[in-house]
Amino acid sequence: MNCDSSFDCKPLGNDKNIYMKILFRKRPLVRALLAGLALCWGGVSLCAETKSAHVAGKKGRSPNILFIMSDDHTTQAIGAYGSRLANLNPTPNIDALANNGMRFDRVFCNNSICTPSRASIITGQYPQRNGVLDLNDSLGLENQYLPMEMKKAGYQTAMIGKWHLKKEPAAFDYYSVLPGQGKYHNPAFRVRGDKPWPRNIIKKTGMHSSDAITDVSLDWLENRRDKRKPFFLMHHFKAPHDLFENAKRYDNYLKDVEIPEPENLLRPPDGSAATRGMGSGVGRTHAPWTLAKKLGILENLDERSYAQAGYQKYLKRYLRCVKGVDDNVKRLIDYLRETGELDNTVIIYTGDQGFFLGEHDLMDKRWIYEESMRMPFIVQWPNGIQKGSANNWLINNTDFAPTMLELAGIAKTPPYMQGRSFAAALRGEAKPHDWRTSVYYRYWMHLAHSLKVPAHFGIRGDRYKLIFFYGCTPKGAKQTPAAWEFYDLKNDPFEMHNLYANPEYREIIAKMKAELKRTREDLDETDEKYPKIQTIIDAHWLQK
Ligand SMILES: [Ca+2]
Repeated sequence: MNCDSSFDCKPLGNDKNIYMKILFRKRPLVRALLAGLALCWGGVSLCAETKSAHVAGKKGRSPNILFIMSDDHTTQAIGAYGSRLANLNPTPNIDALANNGMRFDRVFCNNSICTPSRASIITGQYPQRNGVLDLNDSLGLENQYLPMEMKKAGYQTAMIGKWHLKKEPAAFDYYSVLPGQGKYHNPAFRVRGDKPWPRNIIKKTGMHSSDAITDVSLDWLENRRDKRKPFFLMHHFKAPHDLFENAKRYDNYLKDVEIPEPENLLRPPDGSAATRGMGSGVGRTHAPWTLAKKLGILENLDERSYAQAGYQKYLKRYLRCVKGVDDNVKRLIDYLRETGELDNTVIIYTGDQGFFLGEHDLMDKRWIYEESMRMPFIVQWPNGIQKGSANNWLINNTDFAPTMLELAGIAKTPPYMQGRSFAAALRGEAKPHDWRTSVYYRYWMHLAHSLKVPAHFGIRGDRYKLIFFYGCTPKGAKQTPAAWEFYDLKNDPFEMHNLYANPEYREIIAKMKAELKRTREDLDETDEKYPKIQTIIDAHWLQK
């Protein structure tokens, strides 16, 4: 049994073998015998590696890195971030990572959808550099830089769970990944085998994906890696992606609880001509994705009741999936503790982007607005980070690879990466004077998937955010109104009031516009290859 929740629960996954091994490990005599056997088994190859820094003993050894990423788990649904949902205690185990380590408050993705965010994490590059602009793109072996560099640093590497970059994750020593989005129940995994990718499949019948992915990771940690080397494990949950299917044991979790509503549920922001009535809401109005209908809410309810019922069902399903993630995070932590690896393991918890949980009367992600653009990012490393600390540097997902590489001993970021290491933040050092003053964002998938989100780009600074909605596909099709939006995040944290036309902000808007232009040029994120978009930008650049 591995569940400390108050509702009914059953054993998570198929841990029996692993926990039997841990029991044996606790017996000194058995442990000594096993160690002796392992030494014999290691034989000549162990001798060959004795010069490596990584077998120089625990103090001199590079830390293990466990990178845990869920799919669409947003900061509002993590207790440590203190949102309206924190009192529900949705993530006690992830919160414990923050209490024992560092919580990052200003980490953002540069494109709030699965595939591009994951590509930026693996490459340390922005979408135009790595070629992954949207969900149709893929990332080949030649661009899988993070595992390649980790291997060079002497790490054993594994990618387990949702990959979503289409091509074989061949740069990893080991992989076991869901096909595409994967399935919540009875998931299949693509593995290395006799047949060419992607034809080697194993199935986890009778299991929920969060439990199955964790089983695979625990099996790799215990049985399939070279324990003489530090490990780099990317453990990627499918949950809590839509349509939010929890494991059966969570069916009654939050059943009789009323989930607090956001202040701006059913109250869309002022926005602009580009955004009013766009996106997909929780209720019936401006809801082309029909979330409430998909969740089975009765159509005969009045507008408010329909939206509120949709919201309650949406949040309960989402939070049940989150609970499954959180309980499985505990299994990973417990394993590391039991095996004595916890103190020397950097555990990172993140989501591939943010998500709207009814705020702005929106669901899903894609938008540059805070709830969608912001990523949770929590790091625990008992040997390296001060407990209970927090950070507010402006960081994005291109910085993750340079940071993890620095932790692995590669002090100089590979020149082809565009992100910058923030390992100094983990060490508790002051922010460098030349740290960026804004983060860049671009969403390309104009009006995709019935979600009615217009294409846009912008920058988010310490206090202000400037956005340009150009409103068309890369080829200039499906044009919707183009417009600017500008928000003062200090006075208006929920981005309800577009201040672009307010003359009081003219000076700061001009300054940010210059920074936006400069940033796009510095990152090779201009629209030279997209003349139709460039024409729209030119026509609106000086708009007041
Ligand atoms: Ca996602």
